[in-house]
Amino acid sequence: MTITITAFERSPDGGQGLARDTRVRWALEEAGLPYEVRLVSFQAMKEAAHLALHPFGQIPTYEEGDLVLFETGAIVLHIAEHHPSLLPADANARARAVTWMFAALNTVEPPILELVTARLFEGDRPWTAERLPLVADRLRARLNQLAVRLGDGDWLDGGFSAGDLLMVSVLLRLRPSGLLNEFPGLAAYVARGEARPAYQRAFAAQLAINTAP
Ligand SMILES: N[C@@H](CCC(=O)N[C@@H](CS)C(=O)NCC(=O)O)C(=O)O
Repeated sequence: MTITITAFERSPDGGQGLARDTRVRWALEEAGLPYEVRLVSFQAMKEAAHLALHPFGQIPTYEEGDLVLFETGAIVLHIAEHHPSLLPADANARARAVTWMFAALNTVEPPILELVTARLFEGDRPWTAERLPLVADRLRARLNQLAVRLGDGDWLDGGFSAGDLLMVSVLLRLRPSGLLNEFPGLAAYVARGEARPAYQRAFAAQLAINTAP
């Protein structure tokens, strides 16, 4: 059955892989599933045809036969549940990997997005100089907890899983801020994720779209 995802016609990051279609592409590549991409403009994302797929008018979406999904967590979980490479077979290990998926999206991504918002979207506000250090320090505290848990491990819980895929994906959003470099263990973890052939293919595919003439 054909799988079709949506992605930005032109990503605001110019192809750095920070748009969330990259994590879905990565999961599909890890699972060895071919997929098609429908590119959407910012305007088209807010129109009825796309809103029927995604109530919040965002990318990515995922279509597979009659199934339409939005939210990258749900999409990656769906892919992982049907293909062995992304979730362990042991029931408890599987539950822990899913826990890390939620942790990535619910506990680690929000303070990262707060920093991105403070730097990029509120950077010119008079109160930003005062607020930014508070936001950065809250994030540092969270990253420190994650770094402690990761320790010397390659991945968060045994072998690479969908939990790592989402955690690396959300941590990548930190790179433009330079904050990731304050945590060498996490920077190495992200680099391990990026080195995976499946990630490389996903990254190259989105880059090709964003650098096409
Ligand atoms: N929680 C959603 C977030 C989706 C999201 O924020 N998508 C961004 C692109 S990475 C988007 O479409 N932004 C444009 C907009 O919100 O208008 C998910 O994980 O899928």
